[in-house]
Amino acid sequence: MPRYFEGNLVSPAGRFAICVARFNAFITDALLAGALDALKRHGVDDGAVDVYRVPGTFELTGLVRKVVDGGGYAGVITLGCVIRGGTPHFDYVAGEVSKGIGQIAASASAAVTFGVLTCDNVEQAIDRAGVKAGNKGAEAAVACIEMVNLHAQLSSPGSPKKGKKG
Ligand code: INI
Repeated sequence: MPRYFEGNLVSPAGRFAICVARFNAFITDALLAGALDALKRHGVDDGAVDVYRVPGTFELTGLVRKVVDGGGYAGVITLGCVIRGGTPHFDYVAGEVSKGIGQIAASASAAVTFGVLTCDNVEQAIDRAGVKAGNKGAEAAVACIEMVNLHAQLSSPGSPKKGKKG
């Protein structure tokens, strides 16, 4: 019988950080509300959640690095919204944040999830901030709960140990 490891969606022990960009606040405020609501609905106590705000999505990576390095959080949820304009600015900001947060997520002991919208236009962003296409802030929060619980299984007795084969 194979053994399966999958995180559940039950509120885990430990604290959550939500790192959110203010730029395009009419969208990121909705992502933040979605993330807070999702955490609450899954039983995470308000007091176990800290919200950090940065000016724009570009600033998220540096903040998330510090938040993760501080070691005080089991889960870190990142929220932002980049909307394509008439210049290549979008590509730089979107490219840097996805690469930067992706690298941190790959090495952090905390679970880091990505709720940054990268949209071609405002309508796409609105749809993903609670209208037609769900709320990506809520999705990032639920994914974070699952990953925190999966991480906990990896460090619990009976989990696969480093260096053991088979
Ligand atoms: N920041 C965003 O979060 N979204 C955007 O769409 C955006 N655009 O398009 O300019 C944006 N720019 C600001 C950037 O994130 C930094 O805050 C700024 O460059 C200062 O470092």
